[in-house]
Amino acid sequence: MKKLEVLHFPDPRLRKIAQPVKNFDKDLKNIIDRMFFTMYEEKGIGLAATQVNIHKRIIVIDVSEKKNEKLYLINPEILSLSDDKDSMEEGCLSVPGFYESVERPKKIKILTYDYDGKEIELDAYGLLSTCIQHEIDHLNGKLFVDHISSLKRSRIETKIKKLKKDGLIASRKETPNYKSAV
Ligand code: GNR
Ligand code: NI
Repeated sequence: MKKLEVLHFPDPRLRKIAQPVKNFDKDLKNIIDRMFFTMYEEKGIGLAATQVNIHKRIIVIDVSEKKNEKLYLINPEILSLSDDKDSMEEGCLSVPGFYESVERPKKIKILTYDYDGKEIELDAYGLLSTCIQHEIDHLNGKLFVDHISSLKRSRIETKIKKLKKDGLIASRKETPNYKSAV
């Protein structure tokens, strides 16, 4: 299987609002399989379709230690968020190499859908809760860096742009460390 290309901040495509899945068909299953493959290859604990330039409301997650507990969310809706908050150090495959503490509600209750369109209710806390909130943000065009100070965010933007320019962050279509003769 081929890895999907992960978009990097500040790519404007990461700001698009993902559209609800309408057809629960083979294509959907295929997208989810390819997203899991990409997430495991990139060593992430979650991946939103937006990050791979697919603007549909699809998320894959595996927060288990053994990397053997696949969880996918289709058209997830937040039913409730707890008043008590938790801070966690967050990273993102779209903001490679940068980690910042983000405060979010501790617990979350969501409504999501199975491959066949059947409703599923899910309660989460801890890392899973943080991860689900981080991923739903992606579907709404939001990144964890939007939760930190604008000064920190613009510093990260500058550094990522430089890393890209220097070929130190490679995307699939680019040749790492290749310098054009032009
Ligand atoms: O791999 C990831 N780790 C992570 C750590 C703390 C909070 C959220 C995450 S999600 C991230 C993968 C990713 O970018 N998902 O969108
Ligand atoms: Ni992310």
